[in-house]
Amino acid sequence: MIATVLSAYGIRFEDSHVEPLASGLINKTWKITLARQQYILQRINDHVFRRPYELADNLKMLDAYLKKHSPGYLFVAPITNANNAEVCYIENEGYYRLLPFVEGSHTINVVSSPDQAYEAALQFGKFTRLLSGFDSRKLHLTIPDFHNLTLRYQQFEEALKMGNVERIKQSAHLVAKVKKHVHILTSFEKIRKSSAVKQRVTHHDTKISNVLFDDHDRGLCVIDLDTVMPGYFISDVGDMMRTYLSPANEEEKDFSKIAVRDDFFRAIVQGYLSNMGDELTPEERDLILYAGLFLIYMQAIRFLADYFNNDVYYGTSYPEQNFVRAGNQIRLLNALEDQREAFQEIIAAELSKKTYLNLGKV
Ligand code: GN1
Ligand code: MG
Repeated sequence: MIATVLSAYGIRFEDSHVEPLASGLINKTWKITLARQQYILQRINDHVFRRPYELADNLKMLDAYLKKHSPGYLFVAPITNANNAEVCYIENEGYYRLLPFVEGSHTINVVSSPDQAYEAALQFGKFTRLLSGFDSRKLHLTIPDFHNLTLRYQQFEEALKMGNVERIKQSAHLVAKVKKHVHILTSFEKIRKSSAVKQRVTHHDTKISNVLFDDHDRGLCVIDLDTVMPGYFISDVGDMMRTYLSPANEEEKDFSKIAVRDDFFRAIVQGYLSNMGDELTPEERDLILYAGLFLIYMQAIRFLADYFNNDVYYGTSYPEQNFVRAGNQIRLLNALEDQREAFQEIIAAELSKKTYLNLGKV
């Protein structure tokens, strides 16, 4: 299969070393090494991304805008194949694309220092800031309602009614916790009605492996742009909190290892504000801590609903995996809530010490 895809790009499979890269739960990725060049090959999951050509279209629009307004910015765009297309469709197989591998770059899978969290937050903030003049409504909605908590909650309630009865019974304690936190949904509904919380070009998947780092561990750019859509900044800041704050990730079964680290929290806030401080409205600045609660809550709901639906969405390698992930995320939510006051102080300190706090401008 890979041979057929590569040939569409004029690459001989016999000349390539193909190495699978373990990364996300959704797309499949390989690194292709030739004598002089390296590429990233991806198979697009078209159950999740229903219209793969729209992914390519979004990237083209963003690339053109950035080339014009921020020519120095490193934007990793898909390579066109022999048919001059960015997507390669192979009958009965699916959709593939090829990307250049950025020489001298590397990715990391686990955030091990606040510096890395800072660099990543800076890069995600920079991406949104550089695109602040781009009309985000032009982007195709590659996954409509992706971070719409209202809809996610409805899907959860639906799963609770229609899903696997045994699994629902087993999860009663988690369901109770989800319901107890419904105020997070209420706040989201207010946000949706507020014009002071803006729709921006939002990445929607800000885990650390979606940042390219250079040899000195400085951030270069962000990658994995399939979920770039109009959205709220809480999605990006929230997913950084969800994935950088705890030393244990969403797969951890021993929940006593889940904790939130204040130095990593500060680093996320500092890094993001370094680029977005001037962009955020006062109402948005008030939502920085909420971002974490929102995203963690939504992820808990998504994992739990998928568990009730017999794991139709997230890849699993053992039967209770989505149950573990949901419980893990609820625990993380509680850990963040426990630090609420201390973290609000960190946010206030960061907001007050920066020169970007130019209230005349917002
Ligand atoms: C999925 O495939 P990956 O790991 O980049 C999901 C995210 C979740 C994440 C949880 C398109 O992302 O929203 O946060 O799993 N992406 C999609 O691990 O659903
Ligand atoms: Mg992803």
